Amino acid sequence: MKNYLLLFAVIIFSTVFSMAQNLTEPPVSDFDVYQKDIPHGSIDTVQYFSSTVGTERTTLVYTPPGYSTSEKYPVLYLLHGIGGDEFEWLNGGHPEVIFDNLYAAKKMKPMIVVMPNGRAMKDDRATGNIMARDKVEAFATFENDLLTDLIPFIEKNYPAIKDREQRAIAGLSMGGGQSLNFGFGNLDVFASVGGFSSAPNTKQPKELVPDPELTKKKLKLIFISCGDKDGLIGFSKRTHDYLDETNIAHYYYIIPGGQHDFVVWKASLYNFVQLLFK
Ligand code: FER
Repeated sequence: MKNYLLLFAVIIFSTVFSMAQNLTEPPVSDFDVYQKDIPHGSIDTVQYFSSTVGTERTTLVYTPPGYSTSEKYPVLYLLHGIGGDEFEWLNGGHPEVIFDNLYAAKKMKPMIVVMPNGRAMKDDRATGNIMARDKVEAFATFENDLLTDLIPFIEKNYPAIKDREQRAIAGLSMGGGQSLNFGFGNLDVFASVGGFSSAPNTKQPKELVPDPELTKKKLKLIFISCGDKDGLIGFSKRTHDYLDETNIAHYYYIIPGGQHDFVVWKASLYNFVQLLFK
């Protein structure tokens, strides 16, 4: 009897005191279906010079319905996976449809969404052996491109709010690992971080969170998601477990039956952006 009571107490305690907030919902139906009769945002294809790579590079920039250069906006940097490039989100996930629908439902703060190429090397196409060492390393090199080239370019050419609390980074798979690494690693630059189905490039938890108290103070939104049928789930789980251990509040969104695909990434994006900049 005593053992049962103890077990019961432990379950209640761990449910109430787990730092993971599991409030995220499956998307409403039609969240990703194009609606003709609502306002739509725009997508620009933009070139910026990268001193990191030494070339002009391409990024896509989504601006919301009603966008005006006389207003100021927070910015989400949204990163692709190992098989993709700056067009992967657009072609595979149509995030502009998800955003437009959320704006029509008044469920999203107006923001600029930048979709760059996260493979910072001269030939940044996802061709040939996408697992080749130089190509994988280029995903790490992108940290420098992002911080010293892309963010300054965006903040010079768009009406972006230049404040860490108004910058977010999120991505899928390799881009999820990048988002966790760069977000947790640059607490002076970002306050919101999302890793969807994060890949093996995700740093070890203790490297990611060397100073839990500082991370807790600085990060306003941490969102980790994965499908429970994804072979890479261990990278999300170990990060989540460490955040729990160190009492750092975060969302841990596990999608039942979810694999390593855009079903999971679209549902993750849908939930993440509704929590952003609030
Ligand atoms: C790996 C398995 C998967 C890896 C990267 C990935 C660098 C990335 C997957 C993706 O971005 O979809 O071993 O090593």
